[in-house]
Amino acid sequence: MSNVKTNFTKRVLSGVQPTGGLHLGNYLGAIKNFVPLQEKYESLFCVVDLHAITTWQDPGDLTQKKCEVAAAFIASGIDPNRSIIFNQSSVPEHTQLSWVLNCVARMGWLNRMTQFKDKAGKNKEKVSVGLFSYPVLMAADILIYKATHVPVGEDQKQHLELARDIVLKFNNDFKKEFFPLPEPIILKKAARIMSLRDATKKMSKSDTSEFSRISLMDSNDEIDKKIKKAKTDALPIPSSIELLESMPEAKNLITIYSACEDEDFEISFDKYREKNFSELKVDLTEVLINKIGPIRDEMKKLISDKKYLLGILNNGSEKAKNIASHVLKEVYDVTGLN
Ligand code: AQP
Repeated sequence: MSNVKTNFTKRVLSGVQPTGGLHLGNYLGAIKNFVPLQEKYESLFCVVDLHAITTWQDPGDLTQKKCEVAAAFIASGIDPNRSIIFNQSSVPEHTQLSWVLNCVARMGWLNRMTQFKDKAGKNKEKVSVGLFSYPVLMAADILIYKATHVPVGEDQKQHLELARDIVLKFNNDFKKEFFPLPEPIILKKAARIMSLRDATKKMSKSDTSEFSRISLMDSNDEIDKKIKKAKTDALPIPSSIELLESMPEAKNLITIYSACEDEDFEISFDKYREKNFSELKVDLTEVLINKIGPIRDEMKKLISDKKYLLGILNNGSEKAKNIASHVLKEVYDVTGLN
């Protein structure tokens, strides 16, 4: 049952960090799934540069990386005339609301965030405070637009839960129904794409091995080489999905195939059960080239026109600010800050 009250506009917000080198996981797990949402919701897609700087980013590269994310959005089918594509730090209301929410969120809630534990690892004392409080800024990203729906992959579920806890406490502390309780849009087809070198780890920009991921900018030859080198087992693909569970590499390759083909995992598995990996790899390479090739070509075209992309981001940021400034004023009224 939906918790979203009808008096809130049905609005979606999601973001991607400009940390460079967008990959197949970012596309299949997130960006591709944003596209159909434009039909049903007022949609805001954000280049979350403030999240990116929770880990070191070279200042000289940041603008280029933001353009790359904007280009990936547009090349994948997000229409800038229909959705708001914008840059997070250009709308300072995100950080202004974030402070208020920092005062609502509890330390114990943040201490439970597993992504912080994963990202900080043994370095807990040396990572930035921003990395720790990142989920509060994410809550502000959503709530500054009173977004009602948030598309989330596996790894962001816990952060959305935190945003919901913040809403419940804020609404309870100040005024009932001030913020909508944001609903997750669980992306069924949004596969979690794993590393091509070790399918127990997710495909990630920060993996040191280029062969662990397919970059959205990879040439057809690079895609071919990476799939050829992708780790597999000595045994052929098994006869049942149950047996596949103990073969993460095989499962990952079939997951990628099915997500690219937009078909159910079971149907893709059926095509390759008991076949050799070489057969799957040949088909997967073709499917990937068909899927990623046109996006890469469009991204390259867009990236060569930086002025156009910055224009889209500036224009989107103004539209976003129109909503955000209004909500921030209401928050200041409600909390007595005004
Ligand atoms: N491997 C993945 N499979 C499915 N979805 C993924 N996403 C990221 N990796 C995978 C989704 O992509 C969206 C944007 O991610 P992000 O760039 O904001 O941050 P991230 O999740 O930290 O991405 P990376 O690639 O793993 O970067 P690093 O290595 O810098 O940490 C998110 O919706 C995410 O779920």
